[in-house]
Amino acid sequence: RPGLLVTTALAGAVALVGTTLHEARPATVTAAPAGYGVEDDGADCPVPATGQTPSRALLPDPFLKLDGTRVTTASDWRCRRAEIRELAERTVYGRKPPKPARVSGTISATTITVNVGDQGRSAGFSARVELPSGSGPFPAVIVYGGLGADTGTIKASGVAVITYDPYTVGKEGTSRGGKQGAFYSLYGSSSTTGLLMAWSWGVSRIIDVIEQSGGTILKAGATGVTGCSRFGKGAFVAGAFDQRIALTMPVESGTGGVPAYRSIPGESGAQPLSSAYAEQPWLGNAFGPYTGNPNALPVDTHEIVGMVAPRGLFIMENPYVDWLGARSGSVAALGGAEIYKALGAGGEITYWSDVRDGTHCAVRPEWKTPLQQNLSRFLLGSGSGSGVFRTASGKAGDLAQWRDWQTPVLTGAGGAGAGTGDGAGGRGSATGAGA
Ligand code: MCU
Repeated sequence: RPGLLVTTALAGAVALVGTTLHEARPATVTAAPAGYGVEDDGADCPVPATGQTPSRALLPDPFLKLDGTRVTTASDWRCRRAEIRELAERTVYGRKPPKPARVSGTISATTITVNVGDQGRSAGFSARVELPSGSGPFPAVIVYGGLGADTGTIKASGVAVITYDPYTVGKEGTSRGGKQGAFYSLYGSSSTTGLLMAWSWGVSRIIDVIEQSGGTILKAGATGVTGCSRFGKGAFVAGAFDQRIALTMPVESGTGGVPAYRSIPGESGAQPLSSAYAEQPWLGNAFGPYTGNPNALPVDTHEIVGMVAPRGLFIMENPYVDWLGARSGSVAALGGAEIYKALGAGGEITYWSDVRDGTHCAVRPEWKTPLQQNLSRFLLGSGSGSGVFRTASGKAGDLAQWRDWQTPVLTGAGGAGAGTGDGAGGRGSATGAGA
């Protein structure tokens, strides 16, 4: 498959040069929201047990609570988010265990080490650190696998790069019953939790060490995460499941990442759900029964986008490689942006698939400025972010075709873009024109 992907990427690069659709949204002028101080601020929320949720061909209503009532205030979102988290763990990714009993580690100018222990088991891993020039403490971006990230721009912006090898935490190439890596040393080789969630747990433990380090080299509360392709899937999950992450930047993540599960089967050439489930144990074992029936899922990825809200999210997609499902990525981003808008944070999500080079995981000139803006706003605490949707021709989802719910005006939601229930309609028709 990787061979196929590269061939398709190169062929596509010359084939598609499209017009672009650019919708600027009002710049948000409020102070930069850092990550939340905790990994999961809804850990105390009661989440009722559910039986089978009704099958739905359209995206589930993110604002509909399990008790059948709708979210009406911004503060209601905290426990609705906890429901989405629970359902997503149960049906898509597998469980993310809470912080283990023991986490320790060290940070130097070149390396971060992480040691964890729980219930008589222990494990450890390390990651490479590169500091920018100047004096710290620095914000940092955790880069999965070093693939596809513009680390030059990150460092030139005054942000450190932590190169994280996710395979040390969850190895690829194993069976579902024989998983390996630090996560599975602690929680068992037959854990039903998939690699994406195991990797995200590793990112959370790096953040624990940053928090515990006293802030002399790396700054707590100013951590971002990025990665491309399978590592884009990973970065997306990391940002959704740890609210201390201030900026999440998935690149060309494909099936199992940002693209909406319900939309993928209808997108020609996109990696089928069964393929992503079988290629590696990225998703949790619980996803198996849904590969042929995504409409039965109680959640979809627009709600995983919403789990990141109102923190910074910069979704990058490649429109040339059909396998990557860019249109389904746009569907999820548009649906998730409704949650950002309801929370008054419509300017904090950026989506960008309008690029000229089809090479999978290329460092792209188009993404340099929005990257700098996102780093400034969410990790350095200045500037207004980019907050745009810039979609390649032919790869725009039409949200109106994917939902039967409206975006509520939530009381208590502040900031730019609050309660603009009509924003999605406008964006939907703009994108529809490009198809
Ligand atoms: C987009 O991510 C994956 C894709 O899901 C796989 O089918 C393919 O083999 O590899 C992609 C990737 O990670 O490329 C580096």
